Amino acid sequence: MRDKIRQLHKDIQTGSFHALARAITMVENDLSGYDLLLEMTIPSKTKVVGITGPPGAGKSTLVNALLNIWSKGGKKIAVLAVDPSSPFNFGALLGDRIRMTAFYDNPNVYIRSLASRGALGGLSAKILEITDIVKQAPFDYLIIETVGVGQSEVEIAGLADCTIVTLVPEGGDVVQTLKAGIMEIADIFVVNKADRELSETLYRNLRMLVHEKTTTDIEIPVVKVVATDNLGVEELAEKIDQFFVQVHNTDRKLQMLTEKAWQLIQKRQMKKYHRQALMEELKVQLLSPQFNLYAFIDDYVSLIH
Ligand SMILES: Nc1nc2c(ncn2[C@@H]2O[C@H](COP(=O)(O)OP(=O)(O)O)[C@@H](O)[C@H]2O)c(=O)[nH]1
Ligand SMILES: [Mg+2]
Repeated sequence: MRDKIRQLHKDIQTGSFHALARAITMVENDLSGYDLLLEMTIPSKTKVVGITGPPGAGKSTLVNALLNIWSKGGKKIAVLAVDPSSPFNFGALLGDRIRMTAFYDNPNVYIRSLASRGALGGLSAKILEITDIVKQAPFDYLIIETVGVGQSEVEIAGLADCTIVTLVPEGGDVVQTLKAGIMEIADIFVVNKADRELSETLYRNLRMLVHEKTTTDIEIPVVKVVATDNLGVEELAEKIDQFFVQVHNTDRKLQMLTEKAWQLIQKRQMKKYHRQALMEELKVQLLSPQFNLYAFIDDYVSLIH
């Protein structure tokens, strides 16, 4: 087993998409050997770029535009598109798939859609692991598209080295969004759909807020983009590269790594529990007139150990 996994790791490192796809499937489905593979992973130079924002903000369109620029520049790019709302791989992602087919034959571009299946320990533990696997392959960039709803800020931020928050003029109250913690996770803001009315207002308000809130000497860039027309995307690509040159924030890195470790520990801890078994046990215990949930949990946890 170990030799086979070592070979798989080597094949991923030498750029085999086939090996990479197999490894991701292993992690997705908890197939045997995947923990071995994770233990073989080594530090990587791949720049992980997270693109987050509300549904319909144009994240996939933006990914597409970045793929255009980077692949033309000879870069190798992987894309992980995460859709936590859909239990299946089609549906919401169909549009993305059609749009990104242009890259399916490109040997420098690897695209994979991931659907959440309510895995133990949550969606993010799996993505964290898959990200670590993809980073073993010789990609210059790994783009992770996630819907920025229903996940904690740190969860999103911990996923990527550089997080791009995509906002749109019709996306509601920006100040509210920023209060909800988005400000803390954004390394770059994109005002997409800049062809629309009110985008200038959003842009200006955002610039002002960023300016007010910036505590370091580097102000978070705000980039106006029309993703459908590739407008502003060159500038965005530049800002991303600048970010990787400028920012060596070890404090933040450590914070993110701690968050990542925390989530992985959580996942490992929860592995021994099964919701169905828990329900069965509760069903029986509930019959007792003295039933107490806290006492039950104490007993249950010590029993499962
Ligand atoms: N007018 C305009 N429409 C855009 C722009 N970018 C994306 N869209 C459209 O917005 C819709 C949602 O885009 P999509 O990339 O799927 O959003 P996602 O849900 O954030 O991935 C699609 O119909 C896009 O064509 C833009 O810059 N301007
Ligand atoms: Mg999308």
